Amino acid sequence: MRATAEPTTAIPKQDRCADLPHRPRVLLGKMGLDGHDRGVKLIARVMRDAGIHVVYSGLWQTPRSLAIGARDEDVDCVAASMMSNSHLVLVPRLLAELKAVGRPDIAVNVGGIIPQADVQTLLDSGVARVYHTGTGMDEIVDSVRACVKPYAPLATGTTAADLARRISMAHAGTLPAGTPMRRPARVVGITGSPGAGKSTLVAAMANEAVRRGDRVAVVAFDPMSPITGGALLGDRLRVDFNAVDDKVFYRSLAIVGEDYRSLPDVIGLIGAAGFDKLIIETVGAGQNDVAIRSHVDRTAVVVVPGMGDSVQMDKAGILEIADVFIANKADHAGEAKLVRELLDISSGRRIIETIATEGKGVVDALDALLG
Ligand code: B12
Repeated sequence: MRATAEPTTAIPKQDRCADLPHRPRVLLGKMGLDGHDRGVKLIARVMRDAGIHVVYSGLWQTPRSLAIGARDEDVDCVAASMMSNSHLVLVPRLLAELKAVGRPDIAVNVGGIIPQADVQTLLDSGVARVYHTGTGMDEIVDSVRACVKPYAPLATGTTAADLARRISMAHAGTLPAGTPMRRPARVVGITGSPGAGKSTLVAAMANEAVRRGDRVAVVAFDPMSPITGGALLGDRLRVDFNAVDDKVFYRSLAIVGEDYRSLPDVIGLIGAAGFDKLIIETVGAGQNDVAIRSHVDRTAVVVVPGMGDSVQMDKAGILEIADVFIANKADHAGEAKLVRELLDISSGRRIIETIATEGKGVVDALDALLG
């Protein structure tokens, strides 16, 4: 029997950015009441598999929340994917907000359902380029590549913008010697296996800190492909920036494995920018995600019911490094068993039960770690 060729939707994986001055960073944004998330996910994968670091901020963003994201993530461009027919209202507002947060230089590319008659209006308002439903994969990648300029200190006078650029330079290994550093009063690490709810917990803690009148910084690490150099940085979408505005400085960084080599500088820069509370979320690779311990004052290990039998608990590794255990998803079956097993190995270390999605136990977690 003759084999028939299978149609393929696979995106070719190739580092198409190794020649650029730095790894490109793009913020994928969907503003307004637009629920078409299929296209934006495709764009995210195309970009990631070409070696781009893609920050995805989720649906229903406002121009302000996107501008804050673009500034704090120090992206080379914003890719605004618009399907709700609100581009003529929201895109000029996004450009105005980028100016207001001190980054009018960040390029804005717009795509999606844009009638031809509106293209010139968008370009006249300051949009870099407008794309359409026929845009091919190479063009999507090139739309980001074209925006990459070598990093130089910003000195905009806007603390967050300058901090964000210094972090980029530290992570790229090009931070000028003698840049001021100061360690924040409290630096905590949140680790645990993927799916344990670390990002949701961090978002809930940051939200609670803001409710108390604090400002807090978050650094969230995500995995970077060792093959293409690309990464999908999706943790910030758990934070509702429409609510916390810029009282949370949130920065996503991609690393291969546990390569935290830039972290001491990143911590020092965040402290020097005036933040006293810093939460660091690890990649969360599993049993061996332990390197974070040497960088932070306290480590919380997030565990969930059903993570394995009690033998897992006795293994050396991640559970050993916990100063505090957070038993998240406390509404799931097996919670009582999990807490019992944690008690067996805790040696007096605190166990906090949380349901991060509902904010339950988050006050306790915040008090124990940052209070
Ligand atoms: C699939 C679809 C849906 C699905 C969405 C599934 C999902 N989870 O995404 C469902 C059925 C749920 C849906 C619902 C609706 N839809 Co609809 N939908 C579509 C449809 C058929 C395809 C969209 C799609 O996924 N395309 C494939 C992706 C890959 O393409 P893309 O996102 O356009 O991205 C490409 C390019 O545009 C470009 N690109 C996009 N952004 C950017 C950004 C940059 C920087 C770059 C470089 C490139 C780029 O790159 C991609 C590759 O080429 C379109 C019609 C069409 N043919 O476009 C209508 C369409 C978008 N929908 C429409 C409407 C009106 C709706 C509803 C309001 C219908 C209703 N009355 O309920 C709802 C709203 C839902 C909501 N919550 O917002 C209208 C929008 C009209 C407008 N804006 O003028 C369209 C155009 C249909 C039409 N002709 O009327 N929809």
